[in-house]
Amino acid sequence: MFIQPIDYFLAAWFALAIASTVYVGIDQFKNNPEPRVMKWGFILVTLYLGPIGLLLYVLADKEPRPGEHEQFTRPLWKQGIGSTIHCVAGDATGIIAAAVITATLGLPMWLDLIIEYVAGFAFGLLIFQALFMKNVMGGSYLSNVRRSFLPEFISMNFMMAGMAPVMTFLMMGRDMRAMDPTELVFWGVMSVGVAAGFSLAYPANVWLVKNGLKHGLMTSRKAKAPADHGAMSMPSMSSNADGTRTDGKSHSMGAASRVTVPQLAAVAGVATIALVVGMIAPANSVNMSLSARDVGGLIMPPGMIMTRDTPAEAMVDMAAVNPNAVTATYGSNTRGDQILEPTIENGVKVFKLTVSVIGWEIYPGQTVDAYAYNGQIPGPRLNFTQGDRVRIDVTNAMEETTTVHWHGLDVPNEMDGPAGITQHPIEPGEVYSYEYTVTQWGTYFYHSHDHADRQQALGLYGAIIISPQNRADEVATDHDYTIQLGEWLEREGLTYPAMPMEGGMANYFTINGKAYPATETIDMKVGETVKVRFIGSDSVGIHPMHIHGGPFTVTAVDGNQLTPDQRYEADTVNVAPGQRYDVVWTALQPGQWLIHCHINHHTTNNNVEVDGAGGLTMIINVQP
Ligand SMILES: [Cu+2]
Repeated sequence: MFIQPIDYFLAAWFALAIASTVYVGIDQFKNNPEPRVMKWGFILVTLYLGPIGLLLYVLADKEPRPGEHEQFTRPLWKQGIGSTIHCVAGDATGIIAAAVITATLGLPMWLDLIIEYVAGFAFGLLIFQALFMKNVMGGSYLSNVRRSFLPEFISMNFMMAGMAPVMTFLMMGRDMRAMDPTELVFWGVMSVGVAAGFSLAYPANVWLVKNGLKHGLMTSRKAKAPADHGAMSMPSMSSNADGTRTDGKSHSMGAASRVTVPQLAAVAGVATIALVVGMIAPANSVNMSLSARDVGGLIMPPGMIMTRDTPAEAMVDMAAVNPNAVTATYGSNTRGDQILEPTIENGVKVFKLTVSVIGWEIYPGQTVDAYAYNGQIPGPRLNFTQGDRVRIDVTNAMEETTTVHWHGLDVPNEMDGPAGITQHPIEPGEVYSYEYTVTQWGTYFYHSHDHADRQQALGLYGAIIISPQNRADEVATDHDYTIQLGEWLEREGLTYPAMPMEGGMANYFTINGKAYPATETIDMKVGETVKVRFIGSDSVGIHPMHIHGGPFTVTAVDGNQLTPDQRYEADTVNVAPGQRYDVVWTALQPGQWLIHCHINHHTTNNNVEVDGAGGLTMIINVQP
């Protein structure tokens, strides 16, 4: 719940709102002489508007000194506020109650709005207006409904005309936690919506009160003598032809009204047009067929294009990792790619992988929320030998399905991993066993093949290094180092899967899960050789990986060994997603030699160089 600054702001705001409401409630019932329905109107609106509701109460309604309420509330602008408060208290309560219910039911946004309108209107008219006002207005319940219908219709239409677009745009904006009633931002949106509705309904209410079609503020005093039935005064604000006001004391609004039919029709017409525009216009830019169940709780990356035809699946795919799903957090000194030791069962090497959501520090001070095998990024190293029979038991401890694909390996089709194509995805809590015989050797890797654009980008990949049956087949070197590339999109404390599309571009880049300066250093001596195995375990970009200090020899491509006459010299290889290059580099001179990507932005951390570089940079430290 508390994952963004807005959450803390709203917590403080609602604390103020509750304090304001308590004050208004106590003051209304202890000190303020007005009908019970208005007391409750101000209490509810203060709950929705917080300190603004308190301000309206103090400026327009609270009796300043004993006996002055009648005089104090007389100005038309205060009467208009009283009338709007009364409308908003009823309508907004109906709207908000309906919003909670429709969100819980998972109805599409367009249907939400219609139900909210009907509920708001019904609650406002049938309960707050006709029922609660019966004592004030006299007459039967039905006659009250009839008499209040048109003024309530006008006021409600303006109210919803303001509230509907605010709700639609804010609930279905970047932070769609706003669709979830268990989140503070939902209530924040309701408050902003009520404020917008109030602002739009206020002028109409002033007009309605001025023309005697609605009540404004009233004074209701307790009887002093037991025989007295009490007194109620209710200024009906009507203007004389010369512009001076007279304050009549009438309980019959019909008699006070001097509005013509064309005037009333024009106001009601405009109110209805405003309502229709407010309800329908957002559909031009927001997909109103989505429901809280589809996308509620998602937070979208800044810059993602979300239009009226963006489906829920696209939003789910690109949304931030839910920080509440993180089960453990690891510092920048924790390394991924740790060798996973198998157990042997009937001659089968058994490896166990568990998929979960973790916090992973990519360099000091910068943590991403990630998906991980066995709490590591990259996932643990699987060392096979050509000819092995292996089984990998994959436990899914995430809240979404997953699978594992063995990239480049010759395996039975049902062991290959594509979700929905060769296997049912592994459901949350389930275990799936992949078993096959290893026939190849070289540099391979594994990765998620269920929503791979999201899951692999968030860290679900790891190296498979397969030794040949005949060790002599391998190019021998003094050192062996595997480089797995990763890309990250982290903003405002939230991590999104990096993707080559609007709003998805990466701003952090990692070698074996770490960005320079947290990447490892390879220690060598002059004359020694290192085999660097580049793995394109990322899923966005092609990375031209370059080594300083002289050329290297490319000895294998995608796990396939090049024959001596196929091998070639280079100093840069373009490592595309999915590709592997084994290169052999010889330390010719002492010093600090870089391995880095040559897309220079990829050697920054969010466009910043830290200790001289960043991202896809690491050092080979060569001693004389
Ligand atoms: Cu690059």
